Amino acid sequence: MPPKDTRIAVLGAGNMGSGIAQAFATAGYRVAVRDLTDKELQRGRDAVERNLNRSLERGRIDADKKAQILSRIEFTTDLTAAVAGTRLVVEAIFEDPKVKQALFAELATVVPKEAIVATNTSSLSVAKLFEEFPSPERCAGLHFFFPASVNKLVEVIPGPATSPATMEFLVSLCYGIRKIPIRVRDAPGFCVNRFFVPFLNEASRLVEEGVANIATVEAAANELLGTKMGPFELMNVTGVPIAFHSITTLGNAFGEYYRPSRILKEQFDRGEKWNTEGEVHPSAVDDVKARLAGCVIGIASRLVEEGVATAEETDRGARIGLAWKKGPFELLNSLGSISGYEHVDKLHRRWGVTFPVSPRLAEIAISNENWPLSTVRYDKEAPIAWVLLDRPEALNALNSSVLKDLAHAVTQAAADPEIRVVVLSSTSGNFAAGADIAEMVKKTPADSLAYTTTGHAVLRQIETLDKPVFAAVDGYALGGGLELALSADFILASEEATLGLPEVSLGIIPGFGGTQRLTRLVGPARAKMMILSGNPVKAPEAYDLGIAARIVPAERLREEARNLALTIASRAPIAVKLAKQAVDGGREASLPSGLALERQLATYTFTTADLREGMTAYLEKRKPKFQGA
Ligand code: CO8
Repeated sequence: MPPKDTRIAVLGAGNMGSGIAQAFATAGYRVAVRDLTDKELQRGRDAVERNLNRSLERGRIDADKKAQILSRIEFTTDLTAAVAGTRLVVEAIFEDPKVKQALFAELATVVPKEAIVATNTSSLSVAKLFEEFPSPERCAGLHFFFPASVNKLVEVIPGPATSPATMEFLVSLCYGIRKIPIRVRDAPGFCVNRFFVPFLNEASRLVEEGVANIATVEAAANELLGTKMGPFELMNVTGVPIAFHSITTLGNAFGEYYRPSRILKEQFDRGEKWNTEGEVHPSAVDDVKARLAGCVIGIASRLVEEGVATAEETDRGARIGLAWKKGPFELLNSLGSISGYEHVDKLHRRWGVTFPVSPRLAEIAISNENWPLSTVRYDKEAPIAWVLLDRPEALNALNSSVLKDLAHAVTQAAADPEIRVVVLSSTSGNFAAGADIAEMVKKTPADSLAYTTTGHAVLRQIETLDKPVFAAVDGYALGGGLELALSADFILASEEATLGLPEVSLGIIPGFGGTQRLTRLVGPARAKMMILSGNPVKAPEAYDLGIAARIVPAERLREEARNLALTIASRAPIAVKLAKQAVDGGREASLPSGLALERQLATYTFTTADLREGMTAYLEKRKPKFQGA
């Protein structure tokens, strides 16, 4: 995460710009907000103040915190002054490509060379916006969701020339300001609006066609998605014109199905809000749900197939950005793939090529399977397998799905001969904040036994893997999260990491091996100090205690983990495997037994071709080429 003295400039003090500035300032960054006139700036300042006053009234912040946040934001009409010394510029002016491009042309002459430039857009092509910008590798899209000060979702969109370093910076900065970023391809509507805006349009079409009245559509949509506000109420809050313009843009890109319904256009022309009053007709609810589900699942499955986003990130976008209880794929899996497919196919038969059915969806329905969703990402970068916890919205809390997905990923790494080292880490800035408390609280004693048994089995699978596996830990590694890391061969931690076993503060004890593995690692006194107090330690103390084998600056964690993994992978595979066995096998044994084990394993290495290769290479002053034989 970029350090807190990083300066950020936000261009535009409107609703989005002021909300974005507030989010950065709340996280501790200094922000310069620039707009053309003092009047615009005053409006932005008032908006931030109003938001903060609301947080103050709700007891989320105190007066001191409010003052601190405000003191971190300066308002200026001077572009040069606003961007001087900044590491990031976020443009958040209105959605007009010509005006945005003109601002970028001006910005190019004054922005520091190393600064990253992001555009906050919900509908414009990132590639086009930056096509004239002199250093497009430092440019990307950052689509904040309304209201930007509160909504945690941010779509991060690379242009064709955006460098991986720029993407990494933006993603990690989003986590740093407590947002949940999803990586999305530069395509019309990006990910979330691609299915959300047609969902609003489909709702209006249902009314236009007389399938149901507005009140029934509202009730059916809320039932389907577990929301509190239906599509019409949402349009009233965010603005009918925004819905109309967004669907018009999508219609231009994707054709007939996406064109605005007649009544949406009329409502827009009249400049009126929807009247959501009325009686709910239960007999129409199922038809409405089927149509809305078909719309959302049909579009989401297409966009995933086109590579716009992954299914997991699409679901996350819906849950975090739209507050749906289920994303499109979770919805599909809950309906069953056959019935989900039928809803989509019905719309396809009516709208033809502008509403195509994803072949993958058809395949899944034929085999009556679920759309595969995982809470653990498996990134193969042979010889390294990255097993990355991927549930950032809950700080990777280990629920039953995570345990199952972890076991699956580890099995995959174990079976792949190209993988020599496994790195356990996470996709976000946090390793794991423990077992999932929301899931645990509902468990009976019998459930909890099953849960700890599964936890023990998965962690033991990691511990006994016959390939080296280490944990690269950033952010929180608490409770089950630390216990998971302790099941690896060792922990490489970021200097910012926080490690602890706080279970006793919840009325339980560490149940994923923490009482045993931590004690074996650091001795009973130090283990008890941590377990009985429940107090976490920062990484430097964890290093002193012997929990972390090494600590590195947070921004270098991934690189250091990769270097270390590559070094281990470059050594003789059988020797590495046997060395791990010797250490693990000897830990519980008496010294003579441990030495006997070491003798036996060391002797075995003399039967391997790798030993001959290693020693010959040394004598010939060249690098060895190990075969693992
Ligand atoms: N379980 C479920 N959800 C969690 C967890 C968790 N362990 N940790 C964080 N989350 C969720 C939060 O609820 C929140 O969700 P939402 O946005 O929907 O409200 C989201 O993650 C972000 O968390 P916060 O807003 O709390 O983030 P903060 O930066 O303010 O705080 C903390 C971060 C300090 C890590 C805080 O989240 C926290 O204290 N978490 C709980 C830590 C904890 O107590 N962990 C131990 C759990 S017990 C355990 O691991 C036992 C393992 C063995 C089980 C076997 C027994 C049968």
